[in-house]
Amino acid sequence: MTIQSVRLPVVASAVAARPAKATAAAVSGDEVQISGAPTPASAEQLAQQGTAAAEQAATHGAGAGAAALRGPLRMILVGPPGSGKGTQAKIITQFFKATHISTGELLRAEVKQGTELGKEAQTYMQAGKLVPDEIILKMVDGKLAGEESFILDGFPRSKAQAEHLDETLAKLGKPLTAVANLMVDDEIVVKRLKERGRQDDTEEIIRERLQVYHSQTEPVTGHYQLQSLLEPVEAEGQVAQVGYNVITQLNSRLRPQGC
Ligand code: B4P
Repeated sequence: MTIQSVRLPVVASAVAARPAKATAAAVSGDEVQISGAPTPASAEQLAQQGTAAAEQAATHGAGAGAAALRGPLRMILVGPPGSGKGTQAKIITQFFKATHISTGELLRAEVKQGTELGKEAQTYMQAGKLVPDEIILKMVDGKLAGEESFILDGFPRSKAQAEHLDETLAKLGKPLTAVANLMVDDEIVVKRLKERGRQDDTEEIIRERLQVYHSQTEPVTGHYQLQSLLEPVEAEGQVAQVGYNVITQLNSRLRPQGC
């Protein structure tokens, strides 16, 4: 059995290898030993440790240095409604010191403030449809210029949005690091969202959102697959397990080769 031993800063100690290859992980000080695929318990423990370390780093400022060592993270979280994009973005944001940009949250803020944009968007959101591209692009444009490191949550959701983002990032000279595709079965999504109970979380609207996801957003994953940016992530487990899955896959893209 091959044991891979990796020395990482404390903040990065939970993210040493791709989960597909790991069967056990043991942490001692700043060293992590991994072999085969992680047991759920050890992976969860590591993810919790990672989140705790990120919180500590956020409080004491250590995370900024660790993030600088790994280079800026610029990523997209894609996945069906309720796959945990918002939930995971909060974990990853702390871990990598990146800015969280959620089009869903931006839209809900516009609705709450009663702006023209919000009034127009609300009709689509309540029907489980995608808000038209021109509204989304107007809202997102300009948000990326000042950000070195960011997590896009729920954007892009259509091929047109993805192509627009490609052009914007090329102009800014800010290439993407990765696109994490959170994979969850439709029935699990329905159960999770019904329990959440947001205004657009009735079973009828959830099923419409799923249908829209499969027809309009899923093709976006192919767009990024062609650019070798796509990282499929098993997202049906507990929040900490999924966090571990995402962070390990991102970390392997951010570490310099041979580390
Ligand atoms: P979003 O705000 O993006 O919402 P979402 O897809 O429903 O949720 P998300 O995947 O973030 O799930 P979450 O972590 O909250 O979009 C809302 C609407 O805005 C869209 O329908 C659309 O109309 C519009 N819109 C947004 N962006 C757009 C765009 N770019 N273009 C066009 N229209 C756009 O998790 C959901 C629930 O599951 C939570 O209760 C959470 O606690 C739970 N959960 C998460 N992970 C879990 C886990 N591992 N195990 C158990 N429960 C979990």
